[in-house]
Amino acid sequence: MRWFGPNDPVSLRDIRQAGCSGVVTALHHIPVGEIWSIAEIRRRIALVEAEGMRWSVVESLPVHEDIKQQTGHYQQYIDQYKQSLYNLAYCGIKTVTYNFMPVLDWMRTDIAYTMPDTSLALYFERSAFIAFDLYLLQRPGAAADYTPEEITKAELRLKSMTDRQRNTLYHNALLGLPGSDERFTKEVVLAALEKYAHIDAARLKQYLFYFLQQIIPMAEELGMKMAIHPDDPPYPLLGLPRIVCTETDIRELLEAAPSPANGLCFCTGSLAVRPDNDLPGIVRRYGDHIHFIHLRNIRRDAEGNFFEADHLDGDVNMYAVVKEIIALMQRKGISIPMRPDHGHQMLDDLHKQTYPGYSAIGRLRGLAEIRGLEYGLSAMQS
Ligand code: DNO
Repeated sequence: MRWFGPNDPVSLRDIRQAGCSGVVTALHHIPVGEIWSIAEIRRRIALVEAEGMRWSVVESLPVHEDIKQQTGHYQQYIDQYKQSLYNLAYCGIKTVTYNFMPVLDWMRTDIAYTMPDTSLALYFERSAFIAFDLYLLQRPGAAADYTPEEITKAELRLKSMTDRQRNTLYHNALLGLPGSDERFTKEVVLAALEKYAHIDAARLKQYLFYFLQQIIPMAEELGMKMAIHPDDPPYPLLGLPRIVCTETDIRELLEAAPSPANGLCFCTGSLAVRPDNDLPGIVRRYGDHIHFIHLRNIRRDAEGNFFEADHLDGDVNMYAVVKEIIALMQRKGISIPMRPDHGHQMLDDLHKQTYPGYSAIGRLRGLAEIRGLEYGLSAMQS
């Protein structure tokens, strides 16, 4: 399971009791771009090992915005990134997740969407998102990205909200900004978006490929596995290009720096938001480059809304996906690290404040269900 570090309300002991042997974590207190020192890495390893587990995967070693925009001190940040990788490998941690999403990481409009069983889920509602973009953020030129029907719907959606609901929407939409404990003013966000005005998808890909060509040879030499996280959701947002959305994107980024070290964090919940992504097929075709796995389900509708569903109940055919993963691991004779991604806020956790999607009990439910599925399938396949 993922652990956000000593400030995480979910403790390492909770994670151990969930039946985990490995932990996914990151040094969130180190500002993006700065080197992760051996001393800091060792401190974190010691915390995890004191609870009888291993730090098996880094999620994330974030990529500085200068690298994504290929501007400013990008070369220096790449060198610092390599130094962090070197230090991690030196300490024995060799699987590293990262993403190349400009400005924002994930995006949802509601982090407390009530499910029929009264647990709470994360939700992306397209009209609310468009209302945020057009009327709350007031991004210049945003209207050009939507159809007149979508704009009318968004206007109505906005009118249906109280001031409080509008505030919540604004806050939720910006939660995926790195360092989102801070309050982001409209001006700060618009200025960050503006920096991408001249960077389209083709150019951003060029910058990603350059970054990969710089880091992958060293990662390979160190026996590391780099795992890029797909964009969540997998399409352009707020005028920003997003370039890790489809199987073609995956193929291109793997071809840009061919190496066993160049790989993917196979996040089912992110990829499945696009019905044209064939998840079991991606495992079959790119399995050699799947270095880390996030198992999560979503339920989407024709309007472009989706909510995070129970792990075994949604548009991701978890049976087919896990079956392919087991076949892959058996074929290669390896065990790929995986974690249940997100979970509903439920039971006792309804009274607690946790990172959106990362309350303990809902994740434990997902983990237990997936573990059972994996156990049954492994027994059948071996
Ligand atoms: C959200 C996560 C992402 C992920 C990063 C990886 O819950 O899946 O924030 O950690 O995109 O770099």
